[in-house]
Amino acid sequence: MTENRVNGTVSVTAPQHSVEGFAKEFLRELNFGQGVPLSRASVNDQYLALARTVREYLMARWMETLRRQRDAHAKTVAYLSAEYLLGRQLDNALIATDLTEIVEEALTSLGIDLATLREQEVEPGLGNGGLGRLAACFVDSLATMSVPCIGYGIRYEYGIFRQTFVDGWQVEQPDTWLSLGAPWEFPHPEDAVTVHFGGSTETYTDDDGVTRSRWVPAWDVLGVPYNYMVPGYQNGRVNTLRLWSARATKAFDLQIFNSGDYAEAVRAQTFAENISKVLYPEDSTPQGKELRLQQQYFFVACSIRDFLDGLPADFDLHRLPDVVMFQLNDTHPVIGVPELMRILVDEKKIAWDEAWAITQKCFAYTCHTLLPEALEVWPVELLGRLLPRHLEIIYRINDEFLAQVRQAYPNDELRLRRMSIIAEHPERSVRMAFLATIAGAKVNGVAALHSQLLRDNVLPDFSELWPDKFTNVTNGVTPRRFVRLANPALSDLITDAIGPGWVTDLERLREMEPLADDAEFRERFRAVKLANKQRLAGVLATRDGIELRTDAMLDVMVKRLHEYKRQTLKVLHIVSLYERIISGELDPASIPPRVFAFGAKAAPGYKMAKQIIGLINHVGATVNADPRVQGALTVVFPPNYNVTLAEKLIPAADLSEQISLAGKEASGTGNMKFALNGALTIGTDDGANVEIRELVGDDNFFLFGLLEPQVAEIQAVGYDPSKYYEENATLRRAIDLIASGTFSPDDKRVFEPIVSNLLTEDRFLALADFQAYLDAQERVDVAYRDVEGWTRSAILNVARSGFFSSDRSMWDYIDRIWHSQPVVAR
Ligand code: B1N
Repeated sequence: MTENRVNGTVSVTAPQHSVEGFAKEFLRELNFGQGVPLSRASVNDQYLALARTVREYLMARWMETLRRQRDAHAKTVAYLSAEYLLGRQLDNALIATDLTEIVEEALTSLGIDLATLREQEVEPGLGNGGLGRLAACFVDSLATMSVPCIGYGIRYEYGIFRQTFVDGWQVEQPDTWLSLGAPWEFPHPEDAVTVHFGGSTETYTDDDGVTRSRWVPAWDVLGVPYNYMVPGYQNGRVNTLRLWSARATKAFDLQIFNSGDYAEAVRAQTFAENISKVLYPEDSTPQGKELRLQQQYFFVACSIRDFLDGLPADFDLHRLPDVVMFQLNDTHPVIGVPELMRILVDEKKIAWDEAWAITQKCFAYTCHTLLPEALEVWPVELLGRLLPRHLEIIYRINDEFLAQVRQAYPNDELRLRRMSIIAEHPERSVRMAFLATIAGAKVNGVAALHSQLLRDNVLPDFSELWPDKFTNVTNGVTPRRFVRLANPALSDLITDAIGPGWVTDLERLREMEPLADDAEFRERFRAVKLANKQRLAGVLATRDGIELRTDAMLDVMVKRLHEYKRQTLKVLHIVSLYERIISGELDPASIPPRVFAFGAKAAPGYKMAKQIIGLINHVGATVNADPRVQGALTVVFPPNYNVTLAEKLIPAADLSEQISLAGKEASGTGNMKFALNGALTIGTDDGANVEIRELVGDDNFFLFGLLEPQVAEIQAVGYDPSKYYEENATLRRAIDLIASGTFSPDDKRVFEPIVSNLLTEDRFLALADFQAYLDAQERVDVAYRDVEGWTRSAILNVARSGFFSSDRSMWDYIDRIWHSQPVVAR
């Protein structure tokens, strides 16, 4: 890196974009950064040196972005998210800087293979699933669109656990993603923020004779910011992701060290650091754990303080809504609402009403769920103990809100109880979704159907009171990572056909539509799919010792393991095919050979989900080993599905399984990634599937199953799964085969809980949708045999899925919620 002085300011310029220039910088990093000569450098040394070299190319852009943003005084999106499921950084930095070819050549000239170094990177798994990955896609899009954004979150020392299988059962290992070095992060201990907890509140009379309340906290921790670069795609822009790490404060340990109790002081340090130690591995079903609330308040308090500290000293806080929108990624950061109120009222001495008017314009809330059990609530007792002043503020917000409701609906005591932020049963608790809805300028769901159900079923009283507050922004995925980076073969094919503009303007994929009718193009498209299967086969062979045949239909279901997503329905399909083959009813040679691929982590405490993982693996082992199947069915379940594996699996898929019970999956984003990579969807009318089907067309989508209103109807009259078992022989034989112990000869009763759950409860109506699912799968088989027809549909899926770019989602947020603007290069 070189420095030159321009007008008295130091500006950083990027190194040259040349093979020799890069090789030189790389060797310098290896020698002076890693401290090793090339001859003795380990793969990890080489990877770290490479990462640091690539990083240098982004640095000048980063500085420039910050300068431009400061000068423009533009409104910033502060995205508050407890999770960012980033995926590997090196590849993304390479495509963003357009350095891939230069680096490849430079390394080759030094006898190093880029692919080997890529494999060395451990992805930061700082999220559970869709919600965390969505946050990562959004910050990518905002950087690419040159919109000022800072992503705030937590730098978990241990991200999502590493999944292993022991005899087919999930066993969790800690995710030590930091242990080999973290070349993509920039710690700034000098910018640490103090966060307080506990204690009590007291009233006092201020200099003007006004009685006020204030917080007298009992303990505190430090939040140390770690900055990560979020490069825009080849646009010279780099936004910032700031993740907070907890440390003990000086005051905290000095006090104890001085008391002479060294061991106690060290223990205190560990206590503080615990706050950012580990990501809670629950997706959709948060447990009300004290440490989780500590995490939430910790990162939100750091983030709000950090943002306010960055404003000019004379900034008039009444103008705060002009410069920031705090976007709440689900309820996890909602404690930020009373925190901002506390700062404005208690610290800045702004009158309550004015402070509330400011706050209501500075927050917007995205809801990601429909499951009632997934809506976060905190016991009043816990919140009051950890954050007593915040609880007081919440009470006052609630009082004033309920007064408003009373005015709008006189004499409606039931409604007041329904809408109160404070729930009385089963224990007094704070309903965070209500707080977010009351405080937010806007509330959005994440797909059209979800936003409708959110209004009608989850927050009906609120949408009646404030119809204009509710809006929809359908999720999206970044085409940079999930097409350009994950599927270079398809990317080249597309670029050959329509030019490179699609990467940042995904609707342009439409220009490919006519090519669906071009036999030569279809041939090339199939060659891409085959090459991607071969690439996946290579990955699975070295990663897991799994043998993958590449001449079969690849049918993929990857997502978190949850009953509502219905992996069990998929298993019933496989077991049914297997049963029909071994009973002689179905000739295995008569169906197109299929590989069923699964990827799924279960929350460690979610017993049924872990059972289902065991079932999939046991069914797989039996089916794969049975010669009667003649290879017509194969089940593969590589452990530890993550972003890195997704990038290899999705481009190879023929069929995308999106089979949640209608009305349960808020959106899904995997569904979008598959369609964009030319897989056809078999799916229910749920989440964003609805919009995918509308766009790609009924002929190119296998729809099945109950619709959401039908589900509601069935449940209203009382659902009895055993009826389906008794009336459907195919279903009965499949379930009986599982119950017989065929898949678990060592312990024949081990899957009993799954069987009895299906027969007596089946909360997500797998049995009710079984026959429709089988019928749809037969339509899949027929369609797949028509090779040209299938390819045509696959191409149309790609061409018509441009809507699902997260760039489009971001324009929608800007248009409907943020009203912020891009900062264009000057
Ligand atoms: O958010 C995704 C959606 O595409 C999925 O449909 C939805 O299931 C997912 C608590 C969650 N909803 N709720 C969570 C995650 C972690 C946690 O602790 C809840 N994740 C979703 C993106 O919109």
